[in-house]
Amino acid sequence: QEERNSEQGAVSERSEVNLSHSNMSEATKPQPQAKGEKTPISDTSYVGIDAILEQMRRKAMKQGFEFNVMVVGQSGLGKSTLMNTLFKSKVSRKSVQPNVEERIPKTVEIKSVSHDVEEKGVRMKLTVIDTPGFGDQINNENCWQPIMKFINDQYESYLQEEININRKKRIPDSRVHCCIYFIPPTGHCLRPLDVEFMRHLSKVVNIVPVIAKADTLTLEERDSFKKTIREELRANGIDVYPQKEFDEDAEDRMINDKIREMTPFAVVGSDQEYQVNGKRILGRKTKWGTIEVENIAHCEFAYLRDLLIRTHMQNIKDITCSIHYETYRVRRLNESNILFTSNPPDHPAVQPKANGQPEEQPATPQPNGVAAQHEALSHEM
Ligand SMILES: Nc1nc2c(ncn2[C@@H]2O[C@H](COP(=O)(O)OP(=O)(O)O)[C@@H](O)[C@H]2O)c(=O)[nH]1
Ligand SMILES: [Mg+2]
Repeated sequence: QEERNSEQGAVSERSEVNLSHSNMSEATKPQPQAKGEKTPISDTSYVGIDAILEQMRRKAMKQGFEFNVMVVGQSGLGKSTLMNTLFKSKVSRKSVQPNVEERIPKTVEIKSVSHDVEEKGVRMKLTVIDTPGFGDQINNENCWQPIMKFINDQYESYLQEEININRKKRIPDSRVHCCIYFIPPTGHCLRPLDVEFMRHLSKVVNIVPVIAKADTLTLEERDSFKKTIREELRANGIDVYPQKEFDEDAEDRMINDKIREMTPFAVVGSDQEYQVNGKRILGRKTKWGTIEVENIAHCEFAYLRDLLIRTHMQNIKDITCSIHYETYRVRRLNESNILFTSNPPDHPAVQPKANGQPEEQPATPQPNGVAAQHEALSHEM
């Protein structure tokens, strides 16, 4: 009987459904045959590959999405407000009233707040990483370092999870996907602090610079400030998101060139809703009118939102993973390989045996072994 089944399989070999037939003959279960009969084998060339999209969508819906945004800039530039504006819901927690001693922060203290946001059944875990007090001190030299360390620490913990022998099916992703850098609306030029920060950090994370509180600039001031900033970024070799070298094709380049021409976005934030012409809008009410933050005639907040959420979120995550994290990973694993090669060629672990010490077989470094790499990495930390 089995032989006859496999013969049948051979007859209908041209059809894709054949695959399941031959599986069935192996299983020697007659029931699935009925399933096979349901699908017409010969009357159509339609295979149904496009259904993979639906499968992916359902999987993604089940898993949900993670997006980690970091905001950096001096206090009072509107970081928390902008995050609230961005996700409409109150995303960043209102900071607790600081007492007198806490008001002047001594160090850069980094806080993460996660929120589960849901829209049309799509769940997203959004984490906002706030860096209160950045650049608030008198001497701001090297104040980018704690932020760099934080970002690298997230890569490190991801790497540690990844090289575990028994690794998790889904590694929790705390890597910073995007860093929004708030430039104060001075209308002059970038400060050395801004240049230093972006110069160092653009190598490890996607930076999206914005001009904060853009409502304090006139249109001319805004345009010339934007232009100055673009020139300064170029002069200092600072590559902000979307980086030209990561454009994938001509279409990408065209879309991203437009964004690059507009960088940095001059944004206004607000978490207050007002009624304007019968519509509820997020805005800032002043004596002379109301600024609608989502109105592109008023400010460039909508462009920032579209970039981060509607058009480039997946790309931002991809670049984090395939460029920034990859660079970190390669460097770390190379470092640990150097550790091995700098060991004496005859394995030192063999020698203790003569001293009567127990053989430490599992700890013996194996130059390309995963376990060995893990050892070296965790020792180094
Ligand atoms: N004019 C103006 N004020 C803003 C803007 N965004 C926030 N603010 C105000 O600036 C102050 C500080 O904002 P906050 O979000 O707490 O700043 P953070 O310290 O950077 O988080 C608050 O009074 C906000 O209402 C803006 O775009 N324009
Ligand atoms: Mg804040």
